[in-house]
Amino acid sequence: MTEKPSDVFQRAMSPEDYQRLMAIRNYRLHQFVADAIQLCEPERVIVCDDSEQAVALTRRMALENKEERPLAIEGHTVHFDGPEDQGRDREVTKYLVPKEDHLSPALRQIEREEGLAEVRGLLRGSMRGRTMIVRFMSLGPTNSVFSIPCVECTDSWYVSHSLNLLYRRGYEQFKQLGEQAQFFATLHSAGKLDERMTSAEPDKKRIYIDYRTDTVYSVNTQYAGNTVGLKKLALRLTIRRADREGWLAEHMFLMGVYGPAGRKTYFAGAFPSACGKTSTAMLPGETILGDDIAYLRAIDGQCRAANAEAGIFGIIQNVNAKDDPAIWDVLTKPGEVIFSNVLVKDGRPYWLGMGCPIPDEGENFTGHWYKGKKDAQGNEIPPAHKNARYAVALPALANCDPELDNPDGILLGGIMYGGRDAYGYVPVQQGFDWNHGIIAYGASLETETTYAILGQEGLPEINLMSIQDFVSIPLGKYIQNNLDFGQKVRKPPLVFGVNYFLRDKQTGQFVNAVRDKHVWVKWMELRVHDDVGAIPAPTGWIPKYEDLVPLFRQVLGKEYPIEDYRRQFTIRVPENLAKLDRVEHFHRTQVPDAPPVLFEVLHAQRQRLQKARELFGDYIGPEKFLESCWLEYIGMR
Ligand code: SPV
Ligand code: MN
Repeated sequence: MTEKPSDVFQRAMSPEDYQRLMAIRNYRLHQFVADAIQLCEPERVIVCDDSEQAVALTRRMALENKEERPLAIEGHTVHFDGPEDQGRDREVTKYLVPKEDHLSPALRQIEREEGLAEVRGLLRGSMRGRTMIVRFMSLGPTNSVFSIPCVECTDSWYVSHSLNLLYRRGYEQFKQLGEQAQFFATLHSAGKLDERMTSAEPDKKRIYIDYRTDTVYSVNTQYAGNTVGLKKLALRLTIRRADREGWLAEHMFLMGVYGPAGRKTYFAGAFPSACGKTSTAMLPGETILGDDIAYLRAIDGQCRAANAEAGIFGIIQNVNAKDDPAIWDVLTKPGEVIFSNVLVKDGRPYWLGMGCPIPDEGENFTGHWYKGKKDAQGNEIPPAHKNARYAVALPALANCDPELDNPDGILLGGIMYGGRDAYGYVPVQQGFDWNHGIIAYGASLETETTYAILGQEGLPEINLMSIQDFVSIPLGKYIQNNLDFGQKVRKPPLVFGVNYFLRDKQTGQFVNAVRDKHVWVKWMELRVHDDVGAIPAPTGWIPKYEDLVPLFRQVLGKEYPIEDYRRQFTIRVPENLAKLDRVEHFHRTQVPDAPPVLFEVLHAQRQRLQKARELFGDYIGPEKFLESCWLEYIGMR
C-alpha cells in the first residue's frame, strides 16, 4: 500500500466516520480497512460503533436496499439467497496455505499466494457504486477472557443486519484494546447482483481463509454461513488460536437444565447440522445459552464455557408450535427476526414441517414459485428450502439464560455428542470416563450428510465432534487437545452420547418420539449429581428402567412401557462392531496423527462387545448387564 491509511479514509468517508475509525488505535486494523477500500472501491464507507443509531441504520438500509423485505408481523423481514447459494459451500471454502506449511490433506486448501491473487482478483472493484459497512463485534462476552474482537467489512446490509442479531457489539472493546486487539478480520462482497438482489455469479463464489493473518475473504455469496465471518469462518481461526493457548473452541450449544429443587446444571452439545442440535438447546422449560459455538476454558480448575455468539441462525424446517414452542413463539410474534429462503405469500412466511397448510404459490428462493415448479434438471422445487433459516437475538427468547454475557462463563456439568446413527448406538449413554466419552462418542460421531451442506444427502460419514469441516489443525492434534483438556480440570464434565435417530431393525421406524430427548437430558442432569445409578453396558453407562419411568411421567406426562425401554436400549452387538470397524478404519486412514489412546479405547470397547456376545448373544436386553457374570468381567464385582 503506497498511500497512508488515514489518507484513504479521509477520501472515502465522512469526518464522523473517519473519527470513529481513527479512535481505534490499531495499526493492523487501519491497514486492513484501507486495503479493503482500495481493493473493493466502494462509493462510500460507513463505520459503525455500538450505538443504537448505528444498529438501526443497518436495519433500515437492509430494507431500503431491498436485500430484505418487510413481512406482515412487525420487525419480521425476509431475505433470499440465490438458488445455488443455499448452504455452506465446502467446495469453494479453502485455507490459504503458505508454501512452507503443511495442512492435513483432508482439508481443502490452496497455495496462499495463488489463492490470494484469485480471491482478491474477484473482490477488485466489487463495491463500486455501493457502500462498504465496517462493523466491530465481539466473539464471546466482551471484556472477558473469552472475548475475541472481530471486524467485518461488507457491502451487504443483510450481512450487517445479521451481525446485529447474532453477535455482541465490539466497537468500545476495540477502542479499549487498541494495539492489544488480536482480532479476526473478514472482507466480504456479495459481488454482482441480479434484479432480486441475489449474488449473480455463483460460479465465482470463493471463501478463503488466511490463517497467517487471521483474515477471511468471501465473495459472490450471501448465505450467512459463507458471509458472516464470525460464524464458521472465524471458528476455523479460533480453533488454531485455542490450540496455541490451550483451550477448546467447539461446535456446541450451551443450555441450562433444571434438576430437583430448582437446581440448574449446564450442558454443552455437539451435533452435526440438522441432527437435533437447536431443538435440544431449546427444550421447553430449560434455558438456552447458545445454539452453535462454545468456548471451553479451564479456569481455576473448573471447566467454564461461554457462547461465542449472542443469537441464533437456526434451521426453520420442522419448527412447529408443538415441538418447539419457544422458537415458535418468537417466530410468530412481533420482534426482530430475519427469515431466509422460506416461502412468502401475502407477507407471511411458510416453511416445510411447520404443521399447517402451505400455499400453492408465492415467492421463494427461486423467485415466483407454484406447486409443481421444476428446476433446470427437472426436479420439483420445494416451496421453501430445507435449509431455510431464521436469525434472532438470544435475549428475544423467553428461555434465554441470564448468564449469556457472564464474562466468567458458566460451569459446565456435561457434554453430549449426537449424530444420526440408524442402527448402532442406544438413545443415550454416558462415557466410562472423559477419555472414553471423547473417543467413543465424540471422535466416533457418525452421521448422514444433510441439506445444511450443498451436495448429496443421506450418505453416511464420520464427522468427529461434529466439527470436522472446521478443524484447521491436524485432526489427531485436535483429538489430543480434547483429551488433554480433561486433565486441566478437577472434575471434567461427564460425557454423554445421544442418538435421536435409532431405528427398529425390522420396521425401519424410529424407536423414539421427537420429545423423548427431553427425558435423556433430565437423566444426564441427575447423573452429573450422582442422583441415579446406571447400567454398565459395553458401550457406556445406560439408564435404568426405574429411573426413566418417573422422568417420562414428569417431563412428558406419559407412561414408559418396559417394551419400549428394551427396544431402545438393547445393545446390538453386530451393528456396534460394524460401527467400530468404520470408526477405526476412518482414524487409521484419515487421521495419521491419531493419538494411540484412541485405538486403545476402541479396542477395549470391541473386547467388551465380543465378551457380551459370548455371554448373551447378538442382541442383548439392558438388564443383562446387571448379571454377575458381566459385572465380574468388567471388574465391578
Ligand atoms: C451449521 O450448518 O452448522 C450452522 C449454520 O450452524 S452455518 O454454519 O452458518 O451455515
Ligand atoms: Mn452449526
